[in-house]
Amino acid sequence: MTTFRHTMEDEKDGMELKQIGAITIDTKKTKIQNCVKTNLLTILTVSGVVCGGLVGYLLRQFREEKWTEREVMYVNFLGDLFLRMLKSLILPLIVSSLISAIAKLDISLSGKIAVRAIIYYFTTTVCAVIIGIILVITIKPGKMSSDDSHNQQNEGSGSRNVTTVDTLLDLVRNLFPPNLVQACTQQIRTVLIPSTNEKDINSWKIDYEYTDGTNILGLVMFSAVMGVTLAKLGEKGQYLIYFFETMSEAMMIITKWVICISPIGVMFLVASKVLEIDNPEELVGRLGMYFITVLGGIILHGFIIIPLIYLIMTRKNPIKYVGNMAQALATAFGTSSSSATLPISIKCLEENNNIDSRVARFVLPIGATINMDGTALYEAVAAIFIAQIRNIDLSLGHLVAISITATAASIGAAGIPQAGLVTMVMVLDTVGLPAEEVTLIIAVDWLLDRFRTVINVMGDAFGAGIVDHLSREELQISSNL
Ligand code: 7O9
Repeated sequence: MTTFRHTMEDEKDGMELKQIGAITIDTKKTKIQNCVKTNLLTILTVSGVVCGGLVGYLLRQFREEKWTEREVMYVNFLGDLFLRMLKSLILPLIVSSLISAIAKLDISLSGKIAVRAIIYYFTTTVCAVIIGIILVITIKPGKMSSDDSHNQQNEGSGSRNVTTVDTLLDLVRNLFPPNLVQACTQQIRTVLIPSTNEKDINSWKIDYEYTDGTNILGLVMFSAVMGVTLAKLGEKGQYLIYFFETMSEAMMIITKWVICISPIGVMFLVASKVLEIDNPEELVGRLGMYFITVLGGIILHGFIIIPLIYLIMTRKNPIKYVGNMAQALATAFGTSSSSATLPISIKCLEENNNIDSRVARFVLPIGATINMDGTALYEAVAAIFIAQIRNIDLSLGHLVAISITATAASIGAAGIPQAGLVTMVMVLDTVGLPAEEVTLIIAVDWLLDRFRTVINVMGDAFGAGIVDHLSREELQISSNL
C-alpha cells in the first residue's frame, strides 16, 4: 500500500519505474531462493529415496552374484545410525509431549480433542478397509496368479500357538504396565503350553512371558493419565508441567539436528533394502496383481479419500498440506516405521502447517500408536487374496469379520509383541486360514510396508489438521485465559 501511494505521489519518471521493476524481480528471486533454502532439506530427503533406489538397483546390476549379508550391512550402516538416532527420540518425546500437551489443556477440552481424534481415526480406518475389500474383490488378484504356491515351502513363518482372544487380552494387559521402567523395554504376552494328550488348544496350560519391545500402549496410557492429573493439580502441578514442556522442546531441537542427516540416512536405508531383495521377479510375476491392488487401495485412500475429508472439514488446500509434510513422508518411506517418523511429523505439522503444538503433540503420538489406515487396508486385502488363491469362497459374514479384525489389528498392532505376523495371523484366523499362508506374501511385504507406512503417517497428519481446525476457537479461548 505504501509503495503504491509513494509511486502515485512521486513524479513517474522512467528511471524510478525501472527501479521498482528491478526491486520486484529482485524480491521474486529472493523468494525463490528462500523457497529452495527452506525446502532444501525436504527436496534432498525426497531425492534421497529416489537416489537410494537407483544406487541399490545399479549396485545389483553391477555384478552377477548376490551381495553378501556383510556387504549389505556396510551399505546399510549410515542408514542404521540414522534410524537409531530417530528411535532414541521416541520415548522421551512421546512421554514429555503427551504429558505437557494434555496438562496445558483443560480437561473438558482435552476430552473433546480426544473424542474428535478417535472419531476421525475410526472412520478413516474403516474407510480404508472397505476400499481395500472392494478393490480386492473386483480385481481378484488371487484368481489371476497361477496356483503353484502349493509347492512353496512353509519355512520361516515362525508361527506360535495363540488364540485371537489371548492376543486381544494381552493388548489390554499391556495398557496397564505394572512397572513403568520395565514398560520401556518389555511387554507381556501369553504363551500356551501344549499338553501331550490334549489336541484342543483351549485345554492347554496358560503361561505369560515378557518379550523385548517397548510397551508403547502402556506408556501412552500412563502419560495421558499423568497429563490429566497435572492439569487437575493446578498451581502445584506447574513445576512438573514446566519440566515436561522443556523436555519436549529439547527433543524437538535434537530432532532438527537429526533431520539434517535424513537425506543420507534415507538414501542408505533404501539402497541397502533394494540390495538385499531376494526375488524381485515376484513383483511383476505371481504377486504383481496383489501388489497393484494394495498399492491402488493405498493411493486411492491416502491421496483421494483422506485429502477429500480434509477439504470438506476444513476448506483448506490438502495438496499444500501434503507438500508441507513431504519430509515426514519421505522419512516414513525410508524407515518404514511411523514411530521413528514421529519426531519429524510433529516438526512438519508445527512449523510448516501451523498446527497448534498442544494438538500436534497430543494427537500425533496417539495417532502413531493406534491409527494405521495403510496397515488395516493391507491386512484385509492380504487375507482375501490368500483366500482367493486357495479357492475359498467368502460369504458377506466373512467379509464383515475380516473388516472388524483388520481394524482391530491395526489399532492394537503397537501393543502386540511381534505384531507384523501376529496381527496377520489374527485376520487369517477369522476366515479359517492357517498361519503358514503368510509366507505367500512375504516376498513383497518389505515394499508394501513402506507404502502403508507413508499412508499411516499421512492419515495421522490430516487427522491433526482436522482436529486443530475443529478446536481452533476453543484453543484460542483456553490460551487467552
Ligand atoms: C508403520 F507413539 C510412538 F511413536 F511412540 C509409537 C511407538 C511405537 C507408536 C507405535 C509404536 C509401535 O510399536 N508400532 C508398531 C507398528 C508396532 C508393531 C507393528 C506396527 C505396524 O507397523 C506398520 C505396518 O507394518 O503396517 C508400519 N510399518 O506404520 O510403522
